[in-house]
Amino acid sequence: MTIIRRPADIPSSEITAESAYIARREFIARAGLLGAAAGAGLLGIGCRAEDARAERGAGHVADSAGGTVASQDKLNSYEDITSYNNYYEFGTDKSDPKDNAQQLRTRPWTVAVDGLVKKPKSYAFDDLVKPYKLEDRVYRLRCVEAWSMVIPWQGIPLRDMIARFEPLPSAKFVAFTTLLDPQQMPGQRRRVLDWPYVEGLRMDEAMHPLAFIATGLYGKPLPNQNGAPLRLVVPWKYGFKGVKAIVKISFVAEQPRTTWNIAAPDEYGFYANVNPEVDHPRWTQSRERRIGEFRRRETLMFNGYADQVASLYRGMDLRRNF
Ligand SMILES: Nc1nc2c(c(=O)[nH]1)N[C@H]1C(S)=C(S)[C@@H](COP(=O)(O)O)O[C@H]1N2
Ligand SMILES: [Mo]
Repeated sequence: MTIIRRPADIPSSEITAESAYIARREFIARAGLLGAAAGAGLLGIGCRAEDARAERGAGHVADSAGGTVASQDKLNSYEDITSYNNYYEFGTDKSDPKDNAQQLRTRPWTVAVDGLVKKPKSYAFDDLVKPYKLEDRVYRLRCVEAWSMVIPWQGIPLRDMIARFEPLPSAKFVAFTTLLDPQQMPGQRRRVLDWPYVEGLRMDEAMHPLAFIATGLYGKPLPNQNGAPLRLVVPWKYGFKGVKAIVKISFVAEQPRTTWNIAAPDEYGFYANVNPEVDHPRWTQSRERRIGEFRRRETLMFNGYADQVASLYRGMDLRRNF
């Protein structure tokens, strides 16, 4: 099941890129530049403070943008993050996306923004991201299958993007749609899932400072297997909420349908908040296997982001709204 690659399997090009990236961050942290204006050009606002404090071993810490990272959380390697993937449009094995997604054409790329917004509009990818300074965010990713990773994303806070679209007060949910193109996405030639892959968030979840649109990882453009050119990242929810290769963002009044809920409504809810107390019908969710580790670790409520997100669900029955 798990393919833990030995260092010898990692192409030297990737080792160089990754160690250079880490070295740069360590340099900035040690020089005390994190949190100072001098660091802003190199790293996004999002994780400067958390990096600095995490390096000092402060345990769970929160930064100004609301991110947390645990000091015992080591980044997964670029190799782990880009060769062990879920992306059923390119096959159902973990190694399929890396093998099969390389041909996907991610330029030109258009994202349609429609529904309950002041000005529905289609954006070329470059125009969509141009107004923003890319931020770095180190987030844990917990798959509903009970494995996890720690990933240094790069991208744009979802709420900053949404602000530009000017949703109407009647917009209560945001729905996201993946590209539908069976020519380029061989997995879509079989009805493994109801294509295209769709996901959604309640508006207040989408506006939470942790919700993120990733356009890169390890300081490089997003690899195709990770959802290029842009994908959603919601770190307190199971990984399947993180819809890849987004071509449409719709603002709607009703809770949108979501792919895994359509496939198996008893197993995958709309909310999909990481919750060690609510097991999947076929396995426990109380523990997880961090890719690269042998011993299982405890799964944390809301994937360790409870301080920041629990208030979104106050008064809700998290067993019913799983
Ligand atoms: N379009 C699309 N998005 C998707 C999926 C998919 O099959 N298709 N898989 C999801 C699941 S189950 C997980 S765990 C994450 C995995 O993201 P990663 O491969 O970048 O780690 O992507 C999510 N986004
Ligand atoms: Mo997943």
